[in-house]
Amino acid sequence: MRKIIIDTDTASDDAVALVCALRDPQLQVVAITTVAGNVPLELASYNARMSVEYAGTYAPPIYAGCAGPLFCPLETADQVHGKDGMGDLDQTPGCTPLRASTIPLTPGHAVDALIAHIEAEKEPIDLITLGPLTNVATAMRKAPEVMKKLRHITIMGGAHHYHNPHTVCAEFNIMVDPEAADIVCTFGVPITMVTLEACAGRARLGPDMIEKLRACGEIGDFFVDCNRTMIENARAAEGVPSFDLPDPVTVAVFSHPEMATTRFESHLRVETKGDYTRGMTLFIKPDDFYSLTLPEPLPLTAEIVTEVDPQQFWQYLLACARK
Ligand SMILES: [Ca+2]
Repeated sequence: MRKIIIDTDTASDDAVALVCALRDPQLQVVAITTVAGNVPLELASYNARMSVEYAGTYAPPIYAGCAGPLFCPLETADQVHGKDGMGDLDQTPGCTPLRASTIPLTPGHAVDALIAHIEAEKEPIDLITLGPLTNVATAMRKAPEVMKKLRHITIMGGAHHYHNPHTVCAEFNIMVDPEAADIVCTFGVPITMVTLEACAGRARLGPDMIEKLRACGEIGDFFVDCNRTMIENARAAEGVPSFDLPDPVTVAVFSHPEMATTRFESHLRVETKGDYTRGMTLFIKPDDFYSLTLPEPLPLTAEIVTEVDPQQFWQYLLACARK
């Protein structure tokens, strides 16, 4: 059993990821911290509470954190997840609204909770981040010695060769708060970055998988229903329903590292200044020409995952929906 804290800007794919983590017998979620990103903070916190309730296993404490990035205005992702982050089911004719959550938030700020939980653990624990890195960077600035006790950080974020609809080259979680991301990436705790191209493309779920998830019952229905906006976007664009699950892929890779079929070690930085490149993740490998020209080698602080085995991910997701 591996102890983890999950930091999340809970919208539809985060919701699936939380349910998977809470139903994965190899993981023990000791706390959930929420951050603004896909949706404003209040909605992210509400959606996290709802997801814990749907998981139907145990209820770790849930703490609300930072309501916006360190130095720039918040940008959300309504167009991908719906205005409420969970498919706007109560606003859509013919859809059954999701059950309201009765699980309360735990008092206290997520940044203080991160520090307190990490400090209280006897052994170093893991952190999985599924949203912008505002909470984590703030905790690192506030209590660096405690945050250095983290064993490892697994980040859903970044992109190797990917063009975001909003920017030329940044992935959403990093783009929302690039300064926070660069603080985390240079802090010194080892990182696994599960990039967007690992989570999209071949790992995308098509119509037959949507049907098989629904056949699993309430959890499978939840996985599909809360992703309604993304599924309908795909139906409108391509004629068939499909959706990506970046955050669940990241939890799955943490739980089953062998699922990552393409990975490499890298020095990792985030561009914070460029007009066209703000939020871009820079993966600098030892054999890059740039590295070879430096007097000292750059530290290899991160492992970058660019591909997962889609079948293994699908089996993991199905097992979490069925159990
Ligand atoms: Ca997320």
